Amino acid sequence: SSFSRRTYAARAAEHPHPLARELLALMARKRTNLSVAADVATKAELLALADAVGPHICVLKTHVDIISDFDADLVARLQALAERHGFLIFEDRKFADIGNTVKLQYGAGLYRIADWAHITNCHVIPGEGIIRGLAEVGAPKGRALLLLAEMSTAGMLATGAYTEKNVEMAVANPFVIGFIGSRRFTEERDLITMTPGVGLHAAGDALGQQYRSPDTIITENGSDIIIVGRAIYGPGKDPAAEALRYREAGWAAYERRLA
Ligand code: S5P
Repeated sequence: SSFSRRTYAARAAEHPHPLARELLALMARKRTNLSVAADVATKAELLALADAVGPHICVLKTHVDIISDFDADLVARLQALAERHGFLIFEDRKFADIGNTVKLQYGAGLYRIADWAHITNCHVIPGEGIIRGLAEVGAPKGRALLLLAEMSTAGMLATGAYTEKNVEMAVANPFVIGFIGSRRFTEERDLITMTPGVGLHAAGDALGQQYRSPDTIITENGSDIIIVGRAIYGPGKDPAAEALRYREAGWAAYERRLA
Protein backbone atom coordinates (compact mmCIF):
# COMPACT_ATOMS: atom_id res chain seq x y z
CA SER A 1 0.00 0.00 0.00
CA SER A 2 0.97 3.67 -0.20
CA PHE A 3 3.97 4.83 1.79
CA SER A 4 1.61 7.42 3.29
CA ARG A 5 -0.32 4.60 5.00
CA ARG A 6 2.83 3.11 6.57
CA THR A 7 4.47 4.22 9.80
CA TYR A 8 7.64 6.29 9.81
CA ALA A 9 9.25 3.41 11.75
CA ALA A 10 8.36 0.81 9.10
CA ARG A 11 9.63 3.11 6.35
CA ALA A 12 12.87 3.75 8.30
CA ALA A 13 13.54 0.02 8.39
CA GLU A 14 13.39 -0.29 4.59
CA HIS A 15 14.58 3.02 3.19
CA PRO A 16 17.56 2.65 0.81
CA HIS A 17 19.24 5.94 1.86
CA PRO A 18 21.05 5.90 5.24
CA LEU A 19 20.21 9.55 6.02
CA ALA A 20 16.52 9.03 5.21
CA ARG A 21 16.59 5.98 7.49
CA GLU A 22 18.09 8.09 10.26
CA LEU A 23 15.49 10.83 9.72
CA LEU A 24 12.46 8.51 9.66
CA ALA A 25 13.77 6.59 12.69
CA LEU A 26 14.28 9.74 14.74
CA MET A 27 10.79 10.97 13.77
CA ALA A 28 9.31 7.69 15.02
CA ARG A 29 11.40 7.67 18.22
CA LYS A 30 10.81 11.34 19.07
CA ARG A 31 7.21 11.35 17.83
CA THR A 32 7.59 14.47 15.73
CA ASN A 33 7.17 15.44 12.08
CA LEU A 34 7.89 19.10 12.79
CA SER A 35 10.71 21.09 11.19
CA VAL A 36 11.27 24.64 12.39
CA ALA A 37 12.33 27.25 9.79
CA ALA A 38 14.76 29.42 11.75
CA ASP A 39 14.84 32.66 9.74
CA VAL A 40 16.57 34.78 12.38
CA ALA A 41 19.30 37.37 11.97
CA THR A 42 22.02 36.56 14.50
CA LYS A 43 24.03 33.68 15.88
CA ALA A 44 22.65 34.20 19.39
CA GLU A 45 19.04 34.14 18.16
CA LEU A 46 19.59 31.02 16.06
CA LEU A 47 21.27 29.12 18.90
CA ALA A 48 18.61 30.16 21.42
CA LEU A 49 15.82 29.13 19.04
CA ALA A 50 17.46 25.79 18.19
CA ASP A 51 17.88 25.03 21.90
CA ALA A 52 14.27 26.00 22.71
CA VAL A 53 12.60 24.01 19.91
CA GLY A 54 15.20 21.21 19.75
CA PRO A 55 13.23 18.75 21.91
CA HIS A 56 10.24 19.02 19.57
CA ILE A 57 11.70 18.87 16.05
CA CYS A 58 13.07 16.32 13.61
CA VAL A 59 14.77 18.90 11.37
CA LEU A 60 16.12 22.42 11.95
CA LYS A 61 15.87 24.37 8.69
CA THR A 62 18.43 27.16 8.37
CA HIS A 63 19.25 30.06 6.03
CA VAL A 64 22.82 30.69 7.14
CA ASP A 65 23.27 33.58 4.72
CA ILE A 66 20.80 35.58 6.85
CA ILE A 67 23.07 35.40 9.93
CA SER A 68 25.01 38.66 10.24
CA ASP A 69 27.73 37.21 12.51
CA PHE A 70 28.06 33.73 10.97
CA ASP A 71 31.27 31.91 11.88
CA ALA A 72 32.67 28.40 12.35
CA ASP A 73 31.75 28.49 16.04
CA LEU A 74 28.06 28.79 15.11
CA VAL A 75 28.33 25.59 13.10
CA ALA A 76 30.06 23.75 15.95
CA ARG A 77 27.43 24.86 18.44
CA LEU A 78 24.54 23.98 16.11
CA GLN A 79 26.03 20.53 15.63
CA ALA A 80 26.28 20.11 19.40
CA LEU A 81 22.60 21.08 19.77
CA ALA A 82 21.65 18.67 16.98
CA GLU A 83 23.45 15.89 18.86
CA ARG A 84 21.97 16.79 22.23
CA HIS A 85 18.35 17.13 21.08
CA GLY A 86 18.43 14.66 18.20
CA PHE A 87 17.58 16.55 15.03
CA LEU A 88 19.01 16.92 11.52
CA ILE A 89 20.15 20.22 9.97
CA PHE A 90 18.68 21.28 6.62
CA GLU A 91 20.34 24.31 4.98
CA ASP A 92 17.61 25.73 2.72
CA ARG A 93 20.10 27.00 0.12
CA LYS A 94 17.89 26.54 -2.96
CA PHE A 95 20.81 26.06 -5.36
CA ALA A 96 19.90 26.94 -8.95
CA ASP A 97 23.13 27.24 -11.02
CA ILE A 98 25.14 24.98 -13.32
CA GLY A 99 26.65 21.82 -11.83
CA ASN A 100 30.21 23.18 -11.63
CA THR A 101 29.16 26.38 -9.85
CA VAL A 102 26.88 24.70 -7.31
CA LYS A 103 29.71 22.30 -6.41
CA LEU A 104 31.74 25.33 -5.32
CA GLN A 105 28.80 27.02 -3.59
CA TYR A 106 27.97 23.82 -1.70
CA GLY A 107 31.46 22.68 -0.69
CA ALA A 108 33.49 25.90 -0.40
CA GLY A 109 33.09 29.62 0.30
CA LEU A 110 32.32 31.16 3.66
CA TYR A 111 29.69 28.60 4.63
CA ARG A 112 31.07 25.20 3.54
CA ILE A 113 27.47 23.91 3.66
CA ALA A 114 28.32 20.30 2.75
CA ASP A 115 30.54 20.03 5.85
CA TRP A 116 27.64 20.40 8.29
CA ALA A 117 24.18 20.38 6.62
CA HIS A 118 22.72 16.88 6.53
CA ILE A 119 20.23 18.03 3.90
CA THR A 120 20.10 20.82 1.32
CA ASN A 121 17.82 21.58 -1.65
CA CYS A 122 17.87 22.81 -5.23
CA HIS A 123 15.76 24.00 -8.11
CA VAL A 124 16.09 21.85 -11.25
CA ILE A 125 15.86 24.80 -13.64
CA PRO A 126 19.38 24.00 -15.01
CA GLY A 127 18.49 20.34 -15.70
CA GLU A 128 19.86 17.31 -13.89
CA GLY A 129 23.51 18.49 -14.02
CA ILE A 130 22.75 20.45 -10.86
CA ILE A 131 21.90 17.24 -9.04
CA ARG A 132 25.04 15.52 -10.29
CA GLY A 133 27.21 18.48 -9.25
CA LEU A 134 25.75 18.57 -5.74
CA ALA A 135 25.99 14.78 -5.43
CA GLU A 136 29.72 14.85 -6.28
CA VAL A 137 30.29 16.95 -3.17
CA GLY A 138 27.56 15.69 -0.84
CA ALA A 139 27.19 11.97 -1.50
CA PRO A 140 30.71 11.04 -0.26
CA LYS A 141 29.89 12.88 2.99
CA GLY A 142 26.59 11.01 3.46
CA ARG A 143 24.46 14.10 2.72
CA ALA A 144 21.15 14.21 0.83
CA LEU A 145 19.14 16.51 -1.40
CA LEU A 146 15.53 17.69 -1.75
CA LEU A 147 14.12 19.06 -5.01
CA LEU A 148 11.76 22.06 -5.00
CA ALA A 149 8.94 20.35 -6.89
CA GLU A 150 6.50 23.08 -5.84
CA MET A 151 6.54 26.25 -3.76
CA SER A 152 4.08 27.55 -1.21
CA THR A 153 3.61 31.05 -2.61
CA ALA A 154 0.84 32.71 -4.60
CA GLY A 155 1.49 32.60 -8.34
CA MET A 156 4.43 30.17 -8.09
CA LEU A 157 5.55 28.70 -11.41
CA ALA A 158 6.53 25.17 -10.32
CA THR A 159 3.45 23.34 -11.62
CA GLY A 160 2.38 20.68 -14.11
CA ALA A 161 5.14 19.40 -16.37
CA TYR A 162 7.84 21.16 -14.31
CA THR A 163 6.71 19.42 -11.13
CA GLU A 164 6.56 16.09 -12.97
CA LYS A 165 10.14 16.57 -14.21
CA ASN A 166 11.22 17.07 -10.60
CA VAL A 167 9.62 13.76 -9.71
CA GLU A 168 11.33 11.93 -12.61
CA MET A 169 14.73 13.37 -11.66
CA ALA A 170 14.24 12.48 -7.99
CA VAL A 171 13.31 8.90 -8.79
CA ALA A 172 16.39 8.57 -11.03
CA ASN A 173 18.95 10.08 -8.59
CA PRO A 174 19.81 8.21 -5.38
CA PHE A 175 21.29 11.40 -3.80
CA VAL A 176 17.74 12.82 -3.77
CA ILE A 177 15.67 11.76 -0.74
CA GLY A 178 12.62 13.87 -1.43
CA PHE A 179 10.94 17.15 -2.18
CA ILE A 180 9.80 20.49 -1.00
CA GLY A 181 6.15 20.51 -2.01
CA SER A 182 2.60 20.19 -0.78
CA ARG A 183 1.88 16.46 -1.10
CA ARG A 184 3.20 12.93 -1.75
CA PHE A 185 4.30 12.91 -5.40
CA THR A 186 5.18 9.30 -6.18
CA GLU A 187 5.13 5.71 -4.95
CA GLU A 188 8.17 4.80 -7.08
CA ARG A 189 10.49 4.97 -4.13
CA ASP A 190 9.95 6.33 -0.66
CA LEU A 191 10.74 9.97 -1.39
CA ILE A 192 10.02 12.21 1.60
CA THR A 193 8.00 15.42 1.18
CA MET A 194 8.63 18.39 3.46
CA THR A 195 6.03 21.16 3.29
CA PRO A 196 6.58 24.84 4.14
CA GLY A 197 3.73 27.33 4.30
CA VAL A 198 2.13 25.68 7.33
CA GLY A 199 0.22 27.64 9.96
CA LEU A 200 -2.71 27.09 12.30
CA HIS A 201 -3.93 30.69 12.33
CA ALA A 202 -2.71 33.11 9.64
CA ALA A 203 -3.75 32.70 5.97
CA GLY A 204 -0.54 34.20 4.62
CA ASP A 205 1.76 37.22 4.66
CA ALA A 206 2.04 40.44 2.62
CA LEU A 207 4.62 38.95 0.22
CA GLY A 208 2.78 35.97 -1.22
CA GLN A 209 3.30 33.31 1.46
CA GLN A 210 0.22 31.05 1.88
CA TYR A 211 -0.47 28.85 4.94
CA ARG A 212 -2.33 25.56 5.16
CA SER A 213 -3.04 23.41 8.20
CA PRO A 214 -1.13 20.31 9.33
CA ASP A 215 -4.33 18.30 8.67
CA THR A 216 -4.48 19.38 5.04
CA ILE A 217 -0.78 18.75 4.50
CA ILE A 218 -0.19 15.55 6.48
CA THR A 219 -3.57 13.78 6.68
CA GLU A 220 -5.10 14.73 3.33
CA ASN A 221 -2.08 15.36 1.08
CA GLY A 222 0.23 12.63 2.42
CA SER A 223 3.24 14.91 3.01
CA ASP A 224 5.69 13.74 5.69
CA ILE A 225 7.08 16.81 7.47
CA ILE A 226 5.62 20.24 8.22
CA ILE A 227 7.98 23.23 8.12
CA VAL A 228 6.89 26.08 10.40
CA GLY A 229 8.66 29.42 10.80
CA ARG A 230 7.21 32.70 12.05
CA ALA A 231 4.21 30.98 13.67
CA ILE A 232 6.75 29.59 16.16
CA TYR A 233 9.23 32.40 16.79
CA GLY A 234 7.37 35.55 15.64
CA PRO A 235 6.83 38.63 17.84
CA GLY A 236 5.39 37.80 21.26
CA LYS A 237 5.63 34.02 20.73
CA ASP A 238 7.07 31.47 23.15
CA PRO A 239 8.99 29.25 20.70
CA ALA A 240 9.09 26.14 22.91
CA ALA A 241 5.34 26.33 23.60
CA GLU A 242 4.49 26.97 19.94
CA ALA A 243 6.80 24.19 18.77
CA LEU A 244 5.05 21.80 21.15
CA ARG A 245 1.67 22.91 19.78
CA TYR A 246 2.74 22.32 16.16
CA ARG A 247 4.45 19.07 17.04
CA GLU A 248 1.22 17.77 18.59
CA ALA A 249 -0.88 18.99 15.65
CA GLY A 250 1.50 17.41 13.13
CA TRP A 251 1.63 14.11 15.01
CA ALA A 252 -2.15 13.94 15.45
CA ALA A 253 -2.53 14.54 11.70
CA TYR A 254 -0.11 11.67 11.01
CA GLU A 255 -1.99 9.33 13.37
CA ARG A 256 -5.27 10.18 11.63
CA ARG A 257 -3.67 9.35 8.30
CA LEU A 258 -2.63 5.88 9.54
CA ALA A 259 -6.02 5.15 11.08
O1 S5P B 1 7.97 27.11 -1.28
C1 S5P B 1 8.59 27.37 -0.28
C2 S5P B 1 9.82 26.76 0.00
C3 S5P B 1 10.47 27.05 1.19
S1 S5P B 1 11.86 26.12 1.58
N1 S5P B 1 8.09 28.24 0.64
C4 S5P B 1 8.74 28.56 1.81
O2 S5P B 1 8.19 29.35 2.60
N2 S5P B 1 9.97 28.00 2.08
C5 S5P B 1 10.73 28.35 3.31
O3 S5P B 1 9.94 27.99 4.44
C6 S5P B 1 11.05 29.83 3.46
O4 S5P B 1 12.34 30.09 2.92
C7 S5P B 1 10.99 30.04 4.96
O5 S5P B 1 12.26 29.76 5.52
C8 S5P B 1 10.02 28.99 5.46
C9 S5P B 1 8.60 29.49 5.74
O6 S5P B 1 8.59 30.41 6.80
P1 S5P B 1 7.23 30.93 7.47
O7 S5P B 1 7.72 31.94 8.47
O8 S5P B 1 6.39 31.55 6.40
O9 S5P B 1 6.58 29.74 8.11
